[in-house]
Amino acid sequence: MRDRKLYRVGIPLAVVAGAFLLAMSCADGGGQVSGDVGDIAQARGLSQADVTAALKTYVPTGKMDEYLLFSSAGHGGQVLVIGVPSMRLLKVIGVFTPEPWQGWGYGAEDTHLVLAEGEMNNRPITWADTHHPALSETDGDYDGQYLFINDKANPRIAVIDLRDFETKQIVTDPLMASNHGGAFVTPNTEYVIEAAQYAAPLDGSYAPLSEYEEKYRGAITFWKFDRDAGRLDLDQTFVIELPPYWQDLSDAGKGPSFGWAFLNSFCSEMATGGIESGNPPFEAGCSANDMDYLAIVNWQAAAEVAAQPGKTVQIQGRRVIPIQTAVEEGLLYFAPEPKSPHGADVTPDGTQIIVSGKLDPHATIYSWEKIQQAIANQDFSGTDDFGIPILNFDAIIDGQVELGLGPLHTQFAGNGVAFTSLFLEPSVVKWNYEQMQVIEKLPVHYNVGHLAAAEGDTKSPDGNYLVSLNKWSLDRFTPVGPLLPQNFQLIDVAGPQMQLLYDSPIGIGEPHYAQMIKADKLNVWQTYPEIGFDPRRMAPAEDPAMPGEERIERRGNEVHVYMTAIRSHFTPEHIEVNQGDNVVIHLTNVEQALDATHGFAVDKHNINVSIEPGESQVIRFTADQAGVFPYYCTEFCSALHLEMVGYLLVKP
Ligand code: K7E
Ligand code: CUA
Repeated sequence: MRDRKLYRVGIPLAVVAGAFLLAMSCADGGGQVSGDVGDIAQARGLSQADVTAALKTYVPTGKMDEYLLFSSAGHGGQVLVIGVPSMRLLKVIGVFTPEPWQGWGYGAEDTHLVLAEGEMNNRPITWADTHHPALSETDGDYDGQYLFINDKANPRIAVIDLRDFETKQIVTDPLMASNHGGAFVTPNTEYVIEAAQYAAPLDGSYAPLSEYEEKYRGAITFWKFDRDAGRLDLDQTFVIELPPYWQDLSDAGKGPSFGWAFLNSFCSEMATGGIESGNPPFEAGCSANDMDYLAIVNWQAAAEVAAQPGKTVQIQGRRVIPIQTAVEEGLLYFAPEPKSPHGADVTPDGTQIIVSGKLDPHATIYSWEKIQQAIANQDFSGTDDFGIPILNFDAIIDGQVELGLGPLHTQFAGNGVAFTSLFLEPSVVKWNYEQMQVIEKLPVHYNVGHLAAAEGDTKSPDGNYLVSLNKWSLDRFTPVGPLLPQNFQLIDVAGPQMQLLYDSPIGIGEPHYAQMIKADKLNVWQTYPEIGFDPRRMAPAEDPAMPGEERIERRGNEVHVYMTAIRSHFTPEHIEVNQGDNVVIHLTNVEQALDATHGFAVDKHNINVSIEPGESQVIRFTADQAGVFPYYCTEFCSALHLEMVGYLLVKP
């Protein structure tokens, strides 16, 4: 209601005048309003809350955002980078999906090599259902070095280097049919955690659904991260076999719970659907039981077990710890968790784990200390069908708090304050998990999934900004057809009352999760460090074109072109080859000036490469069509940009 109170000229005027008079004083015609702040607000129907929201989000030209929000682009297959508090979209990083502006998958060999790592069963897969980005951490804090993101549909993890915001590696998980509980990192990015969602045989074979309990399995993969190399290391990666429940979300313990991971599951009913044959549909079969399980995994001990001979089995080239071994070695325990849970979030101090009910209005708060005691005392209420000990529920919880309808994901603000999304209300609820009290609810628009708080997954969240990642936007934006954008709503959570600040339409995919990092933690390269640099290897290129050494060399039926780009010409400007020749262009942008990017497109060849200052790329294609093909720069780089062109002449 306070949102809709009309702006009154009065107290806020002095505050707003400076900022707004400058910005608005020019507006005269075209339906714009002139006058002082009060007049403008009145004429535009802005409430006092609207004006304060505008002041809190407006970032004037030349000023920069305080935070960067790294968001999944959902089935857009990419990563979005958004400035906070302005909510301006700064970049769409090409990850699993070709992206022509960045030349991601349009001729630059390096980008094809990375995308090719993501092929599954020899099939190129050029889309992804990205869910959870994870910033690399050092000592439980985002360190601004790397970003990982999962693909739910085709179980994969991508590694993005935050020096140049480019994807460096894609790994596939052949054991899983789909994944969901990733990417989540351990406090020093020792491992990137990924968990299967829908169960399937781990060896990739066929098995009828009647053999579900025997043949189908879940899994949790601990991808070893080699920080120096900036790559996930498959040799040191290991997997723990899990029952064929559907794994949901993971989080890594920190502080006292360091070395452990928490992974909730649903559909422990092991329903196999088949509504068409008179079976309960999945939605009913998977929510029949009152309790599912939170898996509690000792990854530090598991890494040691995985290194011992005879303790693992090889499945599809991966080291897998069988369920039975995991139980015998004390690596895996279950805690009951109520009613189709969603989200498992470790508190900043690492002493508690919060799990939401999805079909239960409560969040359950598990105590790490009590879990440890229950494990030590073998305080079990039984085992599941696969022999995994189930901890006694009442012995390990600190309590349950009724939050509202459809609680999903929790983020933190420090001092015991948490925010949980309520999908069904739809609202964000602010509550205190130490005092077990609801503080405030704020309606959001609409159907919120994840929340992202400033530094929200670290050991010291900032407690000022929260973004609500809403699935439906309904009436929030000017209509753009039946497919509506998602709605990211920025919320100021610094004060005693939450204030909704800004609606940001997301017109690419359906983002799930995002993480927000203080921008000054990143150490971003402005240009590549030297001329002739290979961004995939993050090292000087092996055979780059260098200024003064441009040339065309024929090697059999391969024609190597050493080409440089600088405002406003390519050297050479003529390439003449014979039809059927294989053309290899070594292309270097020899600029060192900030933002002096050149493009390189070859007409009718599906080639468009972006070469940033210093970057060197290799472009390979077969000149299979005789004819004349201009190549030109696709970035408007200078006054003579249109003249930055050459001719590829292919002789029959
Ligand atoms: Cu809740 Cu994939 Cu994290 Cu979507 S998941 S919202
Ligand atoms: Cu270079 Cu346009």
